[in-house]
Amino acid sequence: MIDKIIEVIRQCQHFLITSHVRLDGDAIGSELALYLLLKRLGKECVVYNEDALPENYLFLPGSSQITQTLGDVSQYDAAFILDCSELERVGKEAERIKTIGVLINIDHHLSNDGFCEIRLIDPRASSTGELIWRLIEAMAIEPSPPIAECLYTAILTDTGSFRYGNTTFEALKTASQMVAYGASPQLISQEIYEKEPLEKMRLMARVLSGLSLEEQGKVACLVVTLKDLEETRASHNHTEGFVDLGRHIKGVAVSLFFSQVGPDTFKISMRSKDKIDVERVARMLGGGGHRNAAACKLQGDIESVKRRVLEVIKAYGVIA
Ligand SMILES: [Mn+2]
Repeated sequence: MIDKIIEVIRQCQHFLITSHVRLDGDAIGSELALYLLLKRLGKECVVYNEDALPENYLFLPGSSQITQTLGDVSQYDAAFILDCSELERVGKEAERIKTIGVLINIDHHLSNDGFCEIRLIDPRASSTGELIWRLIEAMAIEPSPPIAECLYTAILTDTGSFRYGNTTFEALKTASQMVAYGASPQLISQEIYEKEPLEKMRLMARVLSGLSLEEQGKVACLVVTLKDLEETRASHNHTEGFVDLGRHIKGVAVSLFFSQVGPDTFKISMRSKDKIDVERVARMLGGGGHRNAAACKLQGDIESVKRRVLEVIKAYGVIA
């Protein structure tokens, strides 16, 4: 399948690169690495995202080129949809993107059942960044330091700074190769983790003060409401990583983060330790993801939404 993607890159001239709403380091790092690669090959290329780039990723090379306006899609020969298990994950422009002649999906989500013909999907890959690296290697191209920086960022962030279950030999090997090609782990960590906006820390303090533990301390619940965002002048972008806070607590097996996205709508992010499978829980509720990191969206007030998630967790014996 990788050969097919290389063929498309060789034959086409105008590319769109996009990823999911609520951008993360893997989505952004993968997009920019691919963008820099295609540019180097003399291609025309646009990176479009529905959401704005979180501030801590602005240091990445090429980030100023990312647009939030899709424009006329008829100009594109092909579109790369990165880190998305479904096309709908790109947001409101999914329908228009679908009309682009050639769609290529590069992704590592377990729940991906292949929404387009040309795809590179491997749930064993730590990150989409690792798959972009496979593509670059297959093309026998030596990455520039900016490309290495983007891919290191993708792997670093999707493995939770090399702590999660997806921190495989392959992930570490690829990351170390990126260091050899010019990525600086210290500089990248500082940019991503040590330049948090004050609004985010204020919001975090507020969210943590509302922490509750369920199921004999095995499930941690954190909630952020629209009111919390308004009163701390923070945005949804600032909640990236909050779901991990619950997992830091001793005895917690599953961490849930309920984020209000509409008057009666919550997005629920789930994280688990070890072999506990939250992908299954998310899937039962209409969502998806990976074994240790999944998400879904539910309608209702916070109490009823919380109850439904906890019921599924109990019913499926996720926590013993
Ligand atoms: Mn990813």
